[in-house]
Amino acid sequence: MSSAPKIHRGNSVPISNDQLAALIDAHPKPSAISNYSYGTAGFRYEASLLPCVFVRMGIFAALRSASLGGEEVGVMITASHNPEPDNGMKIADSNGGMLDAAWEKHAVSLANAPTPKQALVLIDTLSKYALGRHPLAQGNPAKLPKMVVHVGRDTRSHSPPLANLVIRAALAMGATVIDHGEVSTPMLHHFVMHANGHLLPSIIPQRCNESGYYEIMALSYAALLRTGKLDGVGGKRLAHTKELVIDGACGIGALKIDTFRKIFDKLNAEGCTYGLPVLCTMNFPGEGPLNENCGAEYVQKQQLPPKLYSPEPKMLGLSKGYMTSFDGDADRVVFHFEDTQGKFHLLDGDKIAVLVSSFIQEELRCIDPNGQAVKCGVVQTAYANGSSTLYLKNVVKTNVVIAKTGVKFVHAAAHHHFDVGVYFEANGHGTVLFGPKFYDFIAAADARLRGTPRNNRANIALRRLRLLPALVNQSVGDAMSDMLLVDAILFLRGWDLNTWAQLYSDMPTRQAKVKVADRTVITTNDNETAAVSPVALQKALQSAMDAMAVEENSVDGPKPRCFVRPSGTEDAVRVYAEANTQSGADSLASEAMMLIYKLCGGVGSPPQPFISNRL
Ligand code: 16G
Ligand code: MG
Repeated sequence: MSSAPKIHRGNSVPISNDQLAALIDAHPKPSAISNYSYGTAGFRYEASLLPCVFVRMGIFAALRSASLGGEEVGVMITASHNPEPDNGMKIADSNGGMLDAAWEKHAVSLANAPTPKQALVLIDTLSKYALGRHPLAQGNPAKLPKMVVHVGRDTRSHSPPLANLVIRAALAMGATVIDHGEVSTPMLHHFVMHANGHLLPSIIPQRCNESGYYEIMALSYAALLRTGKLDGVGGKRLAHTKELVIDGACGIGALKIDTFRKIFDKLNAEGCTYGLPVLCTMNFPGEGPLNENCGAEYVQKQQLPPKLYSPEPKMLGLSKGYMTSFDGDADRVVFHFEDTQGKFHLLDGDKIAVLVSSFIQEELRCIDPNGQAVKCGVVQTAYANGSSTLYLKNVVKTNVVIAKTGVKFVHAAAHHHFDVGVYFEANGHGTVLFGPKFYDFIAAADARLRGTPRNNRANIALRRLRLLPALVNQSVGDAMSDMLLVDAILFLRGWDLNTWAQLYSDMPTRQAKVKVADRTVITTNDNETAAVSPVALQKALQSAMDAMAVEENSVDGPKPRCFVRPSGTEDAVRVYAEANTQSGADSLASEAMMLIYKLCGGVGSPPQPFISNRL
C-alpha cells in the first residue's frame, strides 16, 4: 500500500570545509539567475536552474534542524501547479508548518552567496548561531549534534536527481536523512509534524509514516461518517454523491488518493462502516501533461471542467455530479459538478470555508449554546469572493480576518486570531487549526457529558469535534484530508453539491495580469486590499470603484471591488475585480490594467480591455 522511507545516516566524520566548498562549487549559480528568491511558496524555477539551490538547501536544512536542538525538519521538492519543466522546493519547519520567516532570509542569503567561500562564511555563521559553542573550525569542524531532514518529492521527471542533491548535501553535514520518495506536499509536512511528537496535541495519535498518515485520516473520516447514524438528520448519501470522481492533475495526488480507494474497499468488505463513496481517480501521472488543462489551478482560474486524460472506459457510466480537482502536489482541492443541463459549477476554497466553518460552529454550539468558550473565525485573502465574506459574517455569523495572499500568511493569521481558525484561499488551499483552548474545551465537555445518552445531541457533537483534529492536516492544506472533510460534512447534512453551491451566489469576477518593468514599484497595505504606492494608483482605483457602485446602483448589496498586487510567484502585477455584473467586473479590471500600465511602467503594448461577458 505504501513503501517505507529510506533512512540514510550522515557522515559520522564531519566534512571538511574544503570538501564542503567542493560540493558547492560542483553546482555553480547559473548566469541566467541574478538572485534566487524564496517566493510565496519556496524556491521555484525552471528545473535546470535549481541544482545550485538544492545543494545549498540540503546543507541549510541540516543546520535548521541543528538550530532547533535536533528537531526534525523537511524539504519538499515540487513546483505545485506549475508546468512540468519547472521545479522547486520548500522547507518544512519542525512544527510541520512553513519555514520560520527569519530563517527564510538566511536561506535566501545562502542560495545567493556568490562564491563557495562566501557560502562557507554564511554556513559558519549559521552553525555558530545554531550551536552556540560548536563553531565549524577551519578545516576541522566540530561535530554537529543530531540533525534530521525528511525529504519528499513530486512526480516530475527531474525531482529524483534534485532530491539526491539535497540528500547528499544533508548527509555530508552529518544529518540523518529520511527519504520518503514520491509523496504529496501535505504528506511531507505531516511526517515532519508527527516526527516531532512533543509538539503534537495529545488528542492526535502520532503517526510518522505513510501508512500511519492514511490510517489516521481514513479511520477518523469513517468514524465521522458513523456519527450520522446517531442524530437522525444526516447520514444520507444522495444519488449524486455516491461516486466521487477525482482529477489528480496527472500528479502525485492521483497516486496517493488511490491508496484511500483501496482502504475504503477493504473497510467496505469488512462491513465495519457504511456510507463511504466510491472513489474514481482520473488523470494519473503519465496519462497527460502535469497540470495542463486539468487540476485545481486550471479549473479554478479558468472556471472550466478539467480535461480527463484517463482512458475512456474509466469514465463510462460515471456521472459528473460530484467531482474534485487536486493541484500537482495535492495541497489544494476544489469541487465541481455538471448540472442536469450540462452546466459547469465550481465550489472553490471560499465555498469550502463556508461549509467547514458553519459545520464546526454548529457542532460547537450544540455543546456551548452561547458560543463563548472557543473563538472561531475564518481567514480569507483579498481574493475571497465578496459574497462569501458577507455570508460568513451575516449568516454563519463568524469572525472574518483578511490576510495577505500565501499560505504562510493565512496560516499565521488563523493561528494568531482564533482558537478554531478555518483558512481557505479561493484557490482551494486551506485547513483548520485547533488551538489549546479548543482541546481544553473538548476535555471539559468530555468530563461533563460522561454518562449522558450516546445520541444526546451534545454528545454527538463532542464525538464529531474530537475526530476533527486527526482528520484535518493541521500542518498545511491537504487536498485529500480536505476532500474527506467536505465529503463527511455533506454526508452528515444529507446534501449534494447543488445544495452546497446554492448557499450563496458568487459575485462575477475578472482576474488579469500586467507586465511592468519592475513590479516592486507597487506596494500594498498589509492584507493587499489597497495599493500604497504609487499613491496615484489607489486614488484612481478608488474612483473607478465608486463610479461602478453608482453605475450598478449597489446600495445594500456587496460593492464593486478591485485591487492590484505584485505576484509572489511570477514576474507580473495581478489584477482582481468583482462587481454585481460580469460587465462591471470586466470594465473595472480593464480600467485597473490600464492604470497599472500607465502609472507603473507597463512594458509592451497596452493591455487589451475585456469585452463583457467574454469567458
Ligand atoms: C503560492 C501559494 C498560494 C498563493 C499563490 C499566490 C503556498 C503553498 N502557495 O502558490 O498560497 O495563493 O502562491 O501566487 O503558499 P501569486 O503571488 O503569484 O499570486
Ligand atoms: Mg500546490
